[in-house]
Amino acid sequence: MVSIIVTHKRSMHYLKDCLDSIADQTFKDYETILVLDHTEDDMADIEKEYKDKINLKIYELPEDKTGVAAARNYGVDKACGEYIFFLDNDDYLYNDTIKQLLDKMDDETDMSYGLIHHTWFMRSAYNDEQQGEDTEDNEEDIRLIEYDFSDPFDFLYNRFMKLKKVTVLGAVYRKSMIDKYNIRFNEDNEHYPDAAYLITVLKKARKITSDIEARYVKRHHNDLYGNPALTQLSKEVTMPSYLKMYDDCIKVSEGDEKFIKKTELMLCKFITLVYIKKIRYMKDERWANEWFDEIYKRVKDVHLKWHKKDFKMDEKAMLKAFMEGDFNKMQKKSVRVLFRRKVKRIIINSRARNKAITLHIFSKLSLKENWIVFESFYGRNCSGQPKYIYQYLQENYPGKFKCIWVVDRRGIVINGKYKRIKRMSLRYFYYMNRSKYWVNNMRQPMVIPRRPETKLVATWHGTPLKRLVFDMDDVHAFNPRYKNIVYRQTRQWDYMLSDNPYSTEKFQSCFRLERSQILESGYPANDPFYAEDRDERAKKIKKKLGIPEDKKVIFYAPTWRDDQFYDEGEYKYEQGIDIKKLQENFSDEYVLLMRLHYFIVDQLDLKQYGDFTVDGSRYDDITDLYLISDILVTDYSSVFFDFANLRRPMLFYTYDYDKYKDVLHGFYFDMNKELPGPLLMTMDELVDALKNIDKITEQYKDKYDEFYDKFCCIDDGHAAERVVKTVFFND
Ligand code: C2G
Repeated sequence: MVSIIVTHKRSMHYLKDCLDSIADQTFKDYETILVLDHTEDDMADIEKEYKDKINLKIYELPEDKTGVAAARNYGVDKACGEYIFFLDNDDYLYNDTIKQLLDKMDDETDMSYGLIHHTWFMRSAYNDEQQGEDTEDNEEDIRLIEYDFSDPFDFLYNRFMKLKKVTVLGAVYRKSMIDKYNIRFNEDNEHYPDAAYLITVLKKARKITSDIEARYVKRHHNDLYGNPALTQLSKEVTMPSYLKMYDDCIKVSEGDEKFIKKTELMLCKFITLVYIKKIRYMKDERWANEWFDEIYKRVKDVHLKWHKKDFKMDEKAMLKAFMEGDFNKMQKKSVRVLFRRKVKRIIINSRARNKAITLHIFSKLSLKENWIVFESFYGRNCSGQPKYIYQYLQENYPGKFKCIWVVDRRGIVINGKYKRIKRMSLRYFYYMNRSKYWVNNMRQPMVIPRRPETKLVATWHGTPLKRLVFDMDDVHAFNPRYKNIVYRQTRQWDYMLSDNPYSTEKFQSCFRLERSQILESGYPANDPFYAEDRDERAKKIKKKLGIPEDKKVIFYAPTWRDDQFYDEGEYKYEQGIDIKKLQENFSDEYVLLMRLHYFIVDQLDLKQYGDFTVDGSRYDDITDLYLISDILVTDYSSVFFDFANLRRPMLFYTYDYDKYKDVLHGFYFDMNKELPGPLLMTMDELVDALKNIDKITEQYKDKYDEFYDKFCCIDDGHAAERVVKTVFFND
């Protein structure tokens, strides 16, 4: 029997994934030992649901014990199995993991290990398409080295440049070995007890086997504020554990040169890569005082000659000064190392170069009070709120402001007098740094040095239906540091525009903003819906797109899906709509205008549908497309909040509603109840609804009115005016 030991303190929403993956194991002879580390979570439902399903036994850690080390030791004490398997409550397994590991073991084998797979996705959505390799992006440039999977020392210990990465997870251990040598996690080590434990196993085990097919899925947290993983806690918090881990590793190595060598190397790397930055940008004096002394005590005995090839000359000089216990000398040497690295970065990385030039040259020049930089969808086009704020300024205050547009694509036409720059170019840094105002409908880049006087107008690009940032569980965003980045960015927002009181409330929670940061102005991009010349304008746009005047327009504008992508920020389009079917039914009366979300990199191939389809994906301004559309078909895109200003019919083709709602993203409200149009799950339903659009309009009349009152209550054609007066004229 295998005893699977799961320890739990918090992260209830992960635990079910973990336990379900145990239930799905093809190897069935196991017990699950769940050790609770003084959790506040109620386990009654878990016990009921899983007791028999996974042979669950729940234990609470005694009052005087806490931490993952104590919890795992406690689990081992209670275990009845011949084998032990440690599983963290936020991780999960492939169905065959345990079986594959056991299959590799014979009577002599004391340990069998597999591969650790990294992900930040829920099991339900991504079980078949796990993301990531057995590596991960390392902060602080600590790269994993080449390693041999079949060599236990090399794979489990030697491949890391960080001691804290060494883990006991993803392996089966023979319990008799653990008992025989009394192998225990050090309970005094709150954060990092794994490395020393693993060294002991590697030294004591008679035989160790491996299976590259056996996968343990380690889930990253991307909410460093709300729910950090142990390895993500700040260095200031974990420093005592780090030092203990080092001491324990040296101790349990029992003079074994290969472990000592590697452990020492990791300490030296810690100094040259992590510590060096701490003393350069030090906020916490302990780095120069007690932690310098503590590290010195350890590093003075390091065999630097073993590591000749692992460090550059200046790094070695810094380490030598450290070994002499001379803080001032070490600090001086560290400045040289940092300077060399900076120069190298500046040479190879244009952004770093532009940043350095900005800091040393541009920021010495005066701030320009009347310069405004406009940016829309990362420079993809000239659209959204920035465009309409800009237009208002052009029409009403010509010449008063110098307007700068960030546009990357060729062929984007911008009316009026302005300066055009490319995103991330040197000119971009120059104008951003010198301009008093930034108007941006996405999140701003943090690489640009921002002056204290700069005012940032974050216009955003839609009323939220889909949960955003801090209102999402830490599961689906692509970058594990996403929430931290957003938190830092949103601290800089001087004005965030909101289209209605509902958005004002949601933006405060999802971006953790203060009410005073939000300007409930309505959306400038919706001003044209209330303009007198709107029909005239629509005619011109139709002509520009080659749509006959007598044809009505069905506008299909779906959003992106979190699980369909090629790479970070590069999403796939998987056709959800049957164009042929629409063509068969509606080509006499309508054309189908299609527009893919800006995250999607695929291009539409619509040749086969002739005149029936028009590709609006590259058209810069979606406001124009709304103006010419008679019916909107969308799914979960916020486009419908804006389109509703026109009071034209809307249909929601939500063929993957359950998955989107429960697994992929989650919504702020019940779409079934609030939307001013039907949710349609199949193409037949969509065709039927389009055929009966007048009936549907009638049916949804009251709901539409309610929706309009709630979400379009501020837009009146004067939003740009309100924004301009408040922001640029301090009104
Ligand atoms: N958009 C577009 N074409 C689409 C879908 C969206 O041009 N097919 C543009 C619209 O301007 C829309 C904006 O992108 O208002 C946001 O679209 P969503 O589909 O809602 O997607 P997302 O970028 O995830 O933004 O608060 C709103 C949320 O931030 C959602």
